[in-house]
Amino acid sequence: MTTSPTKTLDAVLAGLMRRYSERVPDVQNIIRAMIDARIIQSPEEIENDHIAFRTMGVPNLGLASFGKIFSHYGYERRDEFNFIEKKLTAYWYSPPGDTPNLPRIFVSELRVDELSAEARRIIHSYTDTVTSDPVDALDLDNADAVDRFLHQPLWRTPILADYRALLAESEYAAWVIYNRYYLNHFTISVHNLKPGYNTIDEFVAFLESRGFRLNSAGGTIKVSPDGGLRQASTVAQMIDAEFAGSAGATVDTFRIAGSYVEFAERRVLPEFENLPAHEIGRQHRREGFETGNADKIFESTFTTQTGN
Ligand code: OOG
Ligand code: NI
Repeated sequence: MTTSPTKTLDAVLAGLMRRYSERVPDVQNIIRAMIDARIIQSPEEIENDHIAFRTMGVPNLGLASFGKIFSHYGYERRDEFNFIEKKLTAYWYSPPGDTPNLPRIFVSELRVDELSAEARRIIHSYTDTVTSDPVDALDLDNADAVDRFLHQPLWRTPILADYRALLAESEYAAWVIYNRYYLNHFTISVHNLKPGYNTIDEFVAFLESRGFRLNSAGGTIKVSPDGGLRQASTVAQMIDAEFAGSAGATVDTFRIAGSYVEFAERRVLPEFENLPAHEIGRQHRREGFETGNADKIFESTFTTQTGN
């Protein structure tokens, strides 16, 4: 079935959000807390600032492959970011111009070539089964096919020993080997919420008063050098992951980091400071992402934050 690109994109985004909110109890817990505090009346009022995905930088996968999915729906690739210590490259994508309320997309890739020989061997023992770019074989106009693709295994279920070996060298690698293309987070735009909750400081105070655990890496609130982009995130929720059994066991269950929720305040740019509030749109606020903020937000899934 062929539908308009926007309808297909809407369906793909809805599928991602549905599975993500089933997997991450904080999503519904935060929405319920917002309704309870009368910050919103219904979930549809929440603006999704961006969503994020993680990929393995190996032939046929990674940014080059994944990027084709959202480019097909009219998303445009924007700035590149480099995370030297974490060995990551990322891009963000802006939504098609005629649908400005869609989420931005942040996609990162692990530069597998920079890892140790042992970590490279482990990763390739899984990813080498992917011998052609799977996105090329996908009908991107078929929302169900894309939804299945984003939630399918891609490679065989890892064994726990491999997960642990990767975890010791790159927490990002361990996350991707198990979680693959599962949505890593969605992001609540706080600047459009009602007064009292529309700054990141106020929203973080609200979350903390309700007992949500937030990522403290580099400080709870991450602020870009220009002051315009302010972000915070929950600590990833743990999932009981089923690994392929070794030594006769059929499965090995182990608690690992799943996904998390982010919060972003984009301040009005200095040149638009005098615009009346009702005229302010996305184009008047700080755009894009910030390496220093992102570097710490990645750690929402790291054992240093989850404590596991
Ligand atoms: C992405 C971390 C960066 C942001 O908004 O800067 C990020 C990730 O954890 O995969 O989300
Ligand atoms: Ni983010």
